[in-house]
Amino acid sequence: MAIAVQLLADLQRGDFRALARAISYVENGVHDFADQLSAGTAADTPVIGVTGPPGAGKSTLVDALIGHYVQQQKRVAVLCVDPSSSLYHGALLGDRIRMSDWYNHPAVFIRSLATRGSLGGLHPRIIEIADLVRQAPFDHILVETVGVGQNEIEIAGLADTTLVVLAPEAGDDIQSMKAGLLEVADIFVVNKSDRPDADLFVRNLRSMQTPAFRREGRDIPVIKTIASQKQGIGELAQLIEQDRKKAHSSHKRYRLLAEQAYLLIQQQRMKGVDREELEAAIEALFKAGSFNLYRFVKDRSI
Ligand SMILES: Nc1nc2c(ncn2[C@@H]2O[C@H](COP(=O)(O)OP(=O)(O)OP(=O)(O)O)[C@@H](O)[C@H]2O)c(=O)[nH]1
Ligand SMILES: [Mg+2]
Repeated sequence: MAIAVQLLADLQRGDFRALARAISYVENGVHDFADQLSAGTAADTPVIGVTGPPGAGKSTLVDALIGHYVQQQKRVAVLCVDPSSSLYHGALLGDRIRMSDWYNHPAVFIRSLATRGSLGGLHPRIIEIADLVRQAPFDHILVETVGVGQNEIEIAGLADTTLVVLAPEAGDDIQSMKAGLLEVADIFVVNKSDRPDADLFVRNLRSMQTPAFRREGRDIPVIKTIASQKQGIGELAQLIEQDRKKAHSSHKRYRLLAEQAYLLIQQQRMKGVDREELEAAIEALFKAGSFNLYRFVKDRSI
């Protein structure tokens, strides 16, 4: 625990090495910081979630946003949730190359996390990890995840503002897109708008926003970017800023925190519940001729 106290103090001063170590501890289940985090004051650096289908240009966009913020003398942290874990080095390597300019920049912290084990796709300890990052002196925190059906719902529970990044190739086909992905958007980013069908795609996204779809009666903004040429980035940063102000004056904040509390409570209640251990216990009872599923579950409930 002394280590946790020291690491927290160091990362609060902006020591990136301490932050990296603290994240590794949480990631690997070596230490948790729940005690320290519950004693301190909650920092509320906004988290910007960046999700969207594979290859839409999320990392390129994150790279461009980092550049924008750094130019404004801001400090930026990026968490890349790597869906492919260590099996697929390609994606990780890709992110590294695209963001390589920033790896040694003193105002930029970048960290990839594997998704192992989580139901929806985000790292199971992502909330605690994000809160550790919030304790460090950053102005903006970006979290990139691939939106393939479930994890975007989790990212929406973590991020103050969720960007759904799409590329016009899905043009005529918005209906078939994962509904969950569209629903979590606070801002639609139509990236790769150097492509000819970008305008059509934007129109489709706008016309899809029927009254039932709109949140709190307002349209979800749609913005065009060409991340690879750093176009549209300043406007996007402005939209993010506006969304944050709105979020602070609406119920969204409480909904977000409720979602995070739900996930943390779920984690806590499931602590010590392990499939292999269940299987071994069942086998033993079964062999003793005294297994009953309902009694078994009842004996284990708190
Ligand atoms: N034409 C064009 N290409 C782009 C643009 N933005 C990104 N790309 C290219 O699209 C490809 C994928 O970009 P990434 O940023 O890796 O996409 P991603 O969404 O992070 O991909 P995953 O993390 O693998 O899901 C790369 O080759 C980029 O150079 C753009 O605005 N226009
Ligand atoms: Mg990426």
